[in-house]
Amino acid sequence: MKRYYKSSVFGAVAFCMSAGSAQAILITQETDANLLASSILGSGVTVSSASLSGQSLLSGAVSSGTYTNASGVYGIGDGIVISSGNVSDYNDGPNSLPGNTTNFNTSASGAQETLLDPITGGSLDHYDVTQFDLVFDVDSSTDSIFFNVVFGSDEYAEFVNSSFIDAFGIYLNGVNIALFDALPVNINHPNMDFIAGTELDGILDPTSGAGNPIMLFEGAVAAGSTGNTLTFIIADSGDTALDSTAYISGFGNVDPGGGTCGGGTGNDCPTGVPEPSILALLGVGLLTLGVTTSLRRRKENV
Ligand SMILES: [Ca+2]
Ligand SMILES: [Ca+2]
Ligand SMILES: [Ca+2]
Repeated sequence: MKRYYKSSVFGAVAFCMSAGSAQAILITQETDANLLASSILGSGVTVSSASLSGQSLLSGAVSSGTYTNASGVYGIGDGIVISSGNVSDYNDGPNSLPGNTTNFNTSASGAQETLLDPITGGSLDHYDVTQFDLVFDVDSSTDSIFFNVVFGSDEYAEFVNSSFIDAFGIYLNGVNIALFDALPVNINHPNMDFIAGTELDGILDPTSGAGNPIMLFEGAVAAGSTGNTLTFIIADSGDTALDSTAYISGFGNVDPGGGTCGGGTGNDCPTGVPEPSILALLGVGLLTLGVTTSLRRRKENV
């Protein structure tokens, strides 16, 4: 219903992205909520129930899965992946399409609109939603939980400031803790940038061009509490095209490492402060920066 791309943009993106890729992120489609939960469960946390509201097609497309990341594309550890498209499109490798799309052709429920509206500005309809809900208890020594997240989208950069503001959120006991610099995770975030590694065109880079796309989110919980609720949600906005995907690693009382604090409700992760471990990834970041610069030049010449 929309989305026209000039062939020269396609060629530029495909060429530049393929140059820096290596096989490492390997995704397995998964729709069993308990298996998804066990794939991110860390210390101090016990999951009492899990449910998934995702998408699938007879053609084989599925919007949720687990992944391993043997050689560290994006620097993020093993975990789960959710998408407004087919997760099998987001193994590492070349970025071969500027508008990668799976149309599940489903609309958000009213409850999902309520979760997504604050992330996308409040005026958009949402489609192809994947929502993963958990209820969990924490032990007496746990007063914070942590997540590493990489978010990306093929809406970027063409549809920034459009009506197609795809989005991701993590609601902990009803509060979205997935914020970076106090802004929700969507394709309009000023830290969106080009980072090679997968089919995703744009990635939210909390290091502002240094190339480490891992956001660390922290949420406060009462020590020893039971019945905490957690919701991961991702969606297309405005229509079902040009998908967005989030990789999530860690879900425990210990910082998984390697991320940049996005903020949240805990005490240990002040907003926007890079961790020392980011220095170890500086070499990767510099390599990525070169690709980014090249991409921008090519796009400006279109
Ligand atoms: Ca793409
Ligand atoms: Ca979209
Ligand atoms: Ca879609």
